[in-house]
Amino acid sequence: MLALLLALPLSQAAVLKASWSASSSAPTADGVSYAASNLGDGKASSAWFEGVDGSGLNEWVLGDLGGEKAVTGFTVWAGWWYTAAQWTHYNRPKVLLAEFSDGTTQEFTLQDVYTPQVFELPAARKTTSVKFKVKSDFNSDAYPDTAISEIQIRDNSRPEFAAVRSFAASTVFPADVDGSYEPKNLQDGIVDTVWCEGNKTGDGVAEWVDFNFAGPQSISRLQLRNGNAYSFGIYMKSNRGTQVTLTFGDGSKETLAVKDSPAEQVLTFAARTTDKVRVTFDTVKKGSEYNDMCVAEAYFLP
Ligand SMILES: [Ca+2]
Ligand SMILES: [Ca+2]
Repeated sequence: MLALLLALPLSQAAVLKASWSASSSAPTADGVSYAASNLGDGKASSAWFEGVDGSGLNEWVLGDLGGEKAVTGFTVWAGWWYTAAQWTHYNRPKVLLAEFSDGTTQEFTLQDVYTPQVFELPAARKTTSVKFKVKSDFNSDAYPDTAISEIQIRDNSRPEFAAVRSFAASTVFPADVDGSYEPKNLQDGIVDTVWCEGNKTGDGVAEWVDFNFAGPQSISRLQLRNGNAYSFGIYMKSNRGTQVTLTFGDGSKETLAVKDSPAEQVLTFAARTTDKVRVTFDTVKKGSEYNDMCVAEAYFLP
């Protein structure tokens, strides 16, 4: 059956927690893990590598959902997303055979692209796990090993956060070898993909992001991962916001302190029902290397 490749409205699907195992994994080398757990660690730059000789065809990974779920689709970061340049040096899966816990299967054909690939099942599928077997590859220009950096499996429940129809930002840092810095990176569930402001002369102060919701939403919390949250070392290199002002659809405002930490933080404010929020950064903490402010993840919650 031909799979559909399309963008799924966030309002209709929540990413499930999965615990990952694999038929084989490459051993840790120079302190870098290639274990199956990298498929669900929320980091694009950490990957599972198969651990057999050759290209690893028919090797598989399995996401255990911890109980029966109604799976509606999944998103795959194919290959090793360490950097876009590195990405071409390892095989990327071309055909993945998904197997559900009742033994039925469905084949999915990927594109050879350095973007997350979103697949939707024709109908919700009750299953306790999804196994993805590598049936064919896009060949690397260097090493024969096959990698997958992340897989998100979704069900048909609504996520807790207010669904965003579109983002807008004061400025966006231009895409480079590490990928894009678009504000949509704020809600991809990946802590090392970020929105970074692109003001060449500024440090992030007065830069803003608009969250345009899919209709009026009741919100009272902002859940954040500040900076590039891949690691503390990476986090320290770029500017981080330390205070924000929220401007709601009715023009009212809230000013909130933001912790200088890559850990998840939840900022609370008086509940509002609104169809949009502008988050303006009032103050920043300077990074050690780059004078650009970045944010990894941001969601408005009830
Ligand atoms: Ca990963
Ligand atoms: Ca992100």
